[in-house]
Amino acid sequence: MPEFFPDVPKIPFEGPSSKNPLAFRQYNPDEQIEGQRMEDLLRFSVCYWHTFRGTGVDPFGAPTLIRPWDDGSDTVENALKRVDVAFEFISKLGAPFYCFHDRDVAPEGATHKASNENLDRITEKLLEKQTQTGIKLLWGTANLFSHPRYMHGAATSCNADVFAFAAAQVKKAIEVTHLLGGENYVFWGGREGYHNLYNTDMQRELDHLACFMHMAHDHAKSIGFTGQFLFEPKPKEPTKHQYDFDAAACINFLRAHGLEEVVKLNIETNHATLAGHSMMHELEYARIQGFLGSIDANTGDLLLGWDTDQFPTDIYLTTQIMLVLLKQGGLGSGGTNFDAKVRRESTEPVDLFHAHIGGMDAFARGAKIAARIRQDGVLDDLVKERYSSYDSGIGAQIEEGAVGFAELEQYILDKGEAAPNSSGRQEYIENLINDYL
Ligand code: XLS
Ligand code: NI
Ligand code: NI
Repeated sequence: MPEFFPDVPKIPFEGPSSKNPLAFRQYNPDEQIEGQRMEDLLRFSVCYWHTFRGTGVDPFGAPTLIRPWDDGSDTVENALKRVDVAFEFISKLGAPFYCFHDRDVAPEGATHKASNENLDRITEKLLEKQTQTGIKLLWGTANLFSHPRYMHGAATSCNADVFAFAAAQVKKAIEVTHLLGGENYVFWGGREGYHNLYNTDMQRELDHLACFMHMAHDHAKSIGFTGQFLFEPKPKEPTKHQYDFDAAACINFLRAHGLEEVVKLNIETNHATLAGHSMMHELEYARIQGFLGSIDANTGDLLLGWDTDQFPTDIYLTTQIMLVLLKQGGLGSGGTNFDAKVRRESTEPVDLFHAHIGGMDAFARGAKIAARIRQDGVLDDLVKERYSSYDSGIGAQIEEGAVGFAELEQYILDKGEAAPNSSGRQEYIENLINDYL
């Protein structure tokens, strides 16, 4: 078997003092964080689309990435070879999971039947490689946005035949995910949204999307797939208004359509930023309502307004993420999927390693920092103190539902003025966090 990354060994953990760029300084799979092995807590996943299908092409220029194994064709032979590349890469990296869209791994054929046959051939090889290496499938999904048929959307297309095609495609993608032991199945909206309300029946499109998800769930049940369904928020791109705008919009949609028991969220950093939120906000908003299922780990660029899907290296970001994930005790069947690509100037295969090592180390470091912050209880104490007026007296009565507007009016009439506010200590808290970094 030829090696595709002959100069790269299995990436070892060498600790913070290592100067070896092909070693982990922070990510040590067996190290315990809050009673969990790092590997089990973080559940890293490599994404197939950016890592093995990315070419460096952008709206202004041609492909730049050097991928000696790839002949650039969309053939089954080339796709089979990429599977070898992918599993060598993921094994050497030491990530326990991967993710894919149906069309990342296998070429679309001239008919749905031909596409399914292509996918079956690749699936067979994926299964073989999973068994050989122990690498597992975090989630599968279907690409319902690249083919021209999806120009108006998939489940929300105005064209009923396109809805049917999308259903057929997702049916197959769930079956393949099930066969490969996938632990989740993701729905990212793709082109589920609109550019112009003059020609859009929003009510009908949203009803169709809900109906589509119910059908998907019915099918999953019928074949015994028990993996978690995940909905991935994104506010815009490719459409102007995506229906899955942010965690709040997604949760509202799921509840309104009776899907709250069967779908959680897969939250992506760059999408949070595009929605005008921090990742921490999105995670916490989902967590408190029981919808935090998995994350797409990447980052945007604050100076660029689109989904640049860069690898996360910012320790503040990973610390904030881990503060929320640790509060939840981890992600259950979810994971930390690097939905991230090397930039088009990072042309060599080895750059894929640098990118993933950096991302994994940034998360491991964030996890350790967050665990220390939690262990010292500094934020807990601050928050507890900040809301202490609700622990007794009128505050406790409000929380217990023991008083209404009339009683509260009487309370304020008797008291005259509210108790003075104490300082929010914003800068003090930011300094405190810096102490842990
Ligand atoms: C695109 C999305 C996509 C999903 C999977 O912006 O992040 O990659 O994660 O369809
Ligand atoms: Ni994503
Ligand atoms: Ni994205």
